[in-house]
Amino acid sequence: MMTLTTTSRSTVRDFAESVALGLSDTPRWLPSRFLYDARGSALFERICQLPEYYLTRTEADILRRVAPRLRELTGAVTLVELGSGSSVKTDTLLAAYARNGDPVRYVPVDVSASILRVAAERIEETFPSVNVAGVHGEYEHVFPLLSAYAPTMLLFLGSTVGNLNHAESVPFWRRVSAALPAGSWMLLGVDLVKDPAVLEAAYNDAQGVTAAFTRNFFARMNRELGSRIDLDAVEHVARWNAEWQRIEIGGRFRSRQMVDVLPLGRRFEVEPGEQIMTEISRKFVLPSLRSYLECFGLETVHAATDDRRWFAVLLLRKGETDGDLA
Ligand code: AVI
Repeated sequence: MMTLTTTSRSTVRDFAESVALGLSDTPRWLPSRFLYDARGSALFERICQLPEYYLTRTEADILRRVAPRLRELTGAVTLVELGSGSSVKTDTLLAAYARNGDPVRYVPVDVSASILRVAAERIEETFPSVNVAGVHGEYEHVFPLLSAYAPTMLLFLGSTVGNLNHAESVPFWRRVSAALPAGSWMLLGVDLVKDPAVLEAAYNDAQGVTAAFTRNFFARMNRELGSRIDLDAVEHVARWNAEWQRIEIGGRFRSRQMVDVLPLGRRFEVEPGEQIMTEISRKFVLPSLRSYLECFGLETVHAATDDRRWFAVLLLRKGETDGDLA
């Protein structure tokens, strides 16, 4: 039976304040963590199945291939997964760590309590020797718990790290580094720089699921903040920015809108043609990523990629020090 710890502080006020901050900036942006309400999470699960969205499938193939080797390298560990979602991608790892009925503790961390419950039920049925201790909340809430779970392997899969911009990335890695005891492990899944046509197709799928995912941000603003945005006026845009090595995703407005943020009593005017960024998805080059992670005391012990070198899974080990930047 799963235990569930709730640390979530996500409130309408938090949403309203974050939206108002982004709409007050130039150029305007919206905080991507609010993409994942119940509807957004369901749409993201559909994105992962799309033919154009190679990330999930490619990472799963790599994990299937390397899971037994990872088990050998790390020995028995508590698996703590940031942004676990449905946890389907974790099955191959759980199978390797719970082989021969070895007891394993799995700590999925997610902002959706319902998705955690469904995932726990499925895992406990599939892997009887796995004990699931879910944490409902944002990533940072699990960091203080990591030393209590030692020895640990922190899982951050699906290239979710690519959704952090350069400013968010440094405090994130500092916190990870400070929270991981020396000798702990981390498994990081990252999408790699490749042909822009492949990248842009992954975020502009033919069925329009990614467009619905973007539009849901504005629909959520209407539902929760009384924003009264004309959703038909929002066009999904996803483009490769070669200089910043990232896909930039957002909504472009076909007509002028007065956007209300009722909980704060604020109103913002959006011009026709204006684009509001909802998300970035950074893509990585392995040598520079390895060097960046070393600055936080994280050494790459093993790097596995697919035949096309589209995606990579890195096994990192926390050294004796937190690194120069931590
Ligand atoms: C969750 N994250 C890794 C996805 C990505 O590819 O950046 C989010 C996403 N947004 C649109 N499609 C997928």
